[in-house]
Amino acid sequence: MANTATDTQAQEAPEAGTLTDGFHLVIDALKLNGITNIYNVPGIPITDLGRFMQAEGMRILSFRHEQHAGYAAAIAGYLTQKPGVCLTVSAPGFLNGLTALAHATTNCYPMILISGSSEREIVDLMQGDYEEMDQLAIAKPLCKAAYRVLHAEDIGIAVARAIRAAVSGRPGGVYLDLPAALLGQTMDALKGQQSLVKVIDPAPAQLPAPEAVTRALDVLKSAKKPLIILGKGAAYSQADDKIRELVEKSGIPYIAMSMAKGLLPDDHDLYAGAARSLVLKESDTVMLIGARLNWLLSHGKGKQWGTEPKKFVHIDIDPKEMDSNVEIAAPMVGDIASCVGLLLDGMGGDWKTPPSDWINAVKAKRDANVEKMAPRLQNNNVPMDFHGALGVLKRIVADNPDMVLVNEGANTLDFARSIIDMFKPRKRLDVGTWGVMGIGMGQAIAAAVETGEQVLCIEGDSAFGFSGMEIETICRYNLPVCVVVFNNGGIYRGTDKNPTGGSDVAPTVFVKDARYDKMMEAFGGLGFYATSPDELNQAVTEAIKAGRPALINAVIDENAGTESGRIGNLNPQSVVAKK
Ligand code: ADP
Ligand code: TPW
Ligand code: MG
Repeated sequence: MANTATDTQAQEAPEAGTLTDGFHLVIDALKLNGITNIYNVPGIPITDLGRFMQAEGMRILSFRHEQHAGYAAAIAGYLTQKPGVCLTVSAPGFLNGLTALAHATTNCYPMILISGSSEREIVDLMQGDYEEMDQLAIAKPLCKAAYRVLHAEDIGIAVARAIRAAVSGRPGGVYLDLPAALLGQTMDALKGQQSLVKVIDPAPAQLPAPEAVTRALDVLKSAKKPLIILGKGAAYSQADDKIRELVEKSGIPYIAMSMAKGLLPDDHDLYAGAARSLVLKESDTVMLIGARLNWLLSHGKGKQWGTEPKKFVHIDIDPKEMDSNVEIAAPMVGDIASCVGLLLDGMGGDWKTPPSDWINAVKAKRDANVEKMAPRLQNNNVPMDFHGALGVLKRIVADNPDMVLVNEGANTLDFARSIIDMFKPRKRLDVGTWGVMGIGMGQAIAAAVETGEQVLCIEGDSAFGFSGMEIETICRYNLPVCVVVFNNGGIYRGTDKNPTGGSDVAPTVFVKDARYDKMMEAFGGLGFYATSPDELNQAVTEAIKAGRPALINAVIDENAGTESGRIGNLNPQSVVAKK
């Protein structure tokens, strides 16, 4: 966590006899630790906390729903390595934010959910206070750590603990419970200032033992058909140069999990993304760097991994991740920057790159697949299919490599992930480990706020609906966010029928010809309606040039999608139902 000059500036000592209060101690504790952006929804008891934060020079962004403020905070943590902070009211606001806190924990993003709460005496006797809920107990199983502060003089240490818990080791979500009474408590201002704690080295380096490094190098040396898999932990670690050096020096082909795309540019000579099936099946040694062997990698076994026996090298900061699904031949437990640095040192000057028949086979497969796909991406069909629309967006992303891409949906997600190349680290933000719908506008807002870059959101029409109201937030803060809604009239497709012939439409179907572009216009943003790839190209180009809130309703063939995109196989099958 980098400290800027302003974070570390000593505050002036308060005059003797002056008072401070809980509100201001929370603000001072956050600012002292370099946290200046807050994602929030106001209300009792934290409305004034937000006002005071703004008055004290923090950037406080108010959302329309806490879940999106929470998703914004979570991805802010991922982008900056500082915990993103979401601020909510008690019970219902807290619960709305809790989904995002659990999501942050699941995805290993550092985040702090700060919620106001009602009076402990009443909550604990269950006497029915305003928005009564035992929030601390409810948060605990869903995050890395949960703390409650009862005394103003403990605010400094509580904020410090929350920050360290969020960013150290495996990053994740932390809950901080601030009862209403705490915020109004007063104390001597000088004592208050002295009670604040600046977190020193919040995410300390964690080095693997020398034997672990040697073991990993021995496994890699004996490989005939090695593969590297980069995950979003590698992207998070910001060890970009070292990771690139490791790939290039080792000469090992690599694939990137969704959000690790662009960590090295997707047009890199060793990128095997378009030969994914081949490298998973045929590799004999796999080095995982900040990627878990969870469902997204078929748990490291089964059909997708073929019959070739594999040895795994696994770099992760969490020791419990080793042997989670299959045996790990060379566990390297430590932070990625340190682990990769030690591997590079150990490789020395005479490292032998993998046999050329393996490299050539991978590149031949990749190039053939890329060539096969190319003409489909050039089509100008009306109605648009996913390939025609994404061909346009692929070219726009290539021309604007600093732009941040946010992506959710089913077909919209899966096609965009494989079609759109990324060229820089941490530019692709998507549904993460859960495949959750609803991250769209929250992540877009945080990406714009934290990076200052143009944001492009590629959203399924269903996916967009989960956070669509936040386009008002995007307009209110005049953020450079261009939302493209892939409007195929439903979840996966717009063509399902009600088998009874009744007047209700099928459960996956939405209003026909919906005009999402008009929603954006309602709040003063730019709305576009695109029915062909050419029109889509024009609209996105214009929106990006304007650098203002924009929404393009991209009409996609309602037949074009498939059930659950690429993961239809995960749906259970009924043996009795008629389809
Ligand atoms: P993906 O979904 O891209 O495969 P995952 O979220 O499954 O990635 O895995 C990310 C992994 O990275 C987690 O197991 C987490 O513990 C690990 N991780 C996060 N930050 C670091 C770091 N700085 N050093 C080492 N491991 C890290
Ligand atoms: C919080 C289940 C997975 S994908 C999806 C849903 C509802 C929407 C797919 O339709 P969309 O994309 O976005 O229009 P497309 O291109 O295929 O038509 N609730 C949550 N998360 C998930 N994942 C779901 C429901 C789901
Ligand atoms: Mg859809």
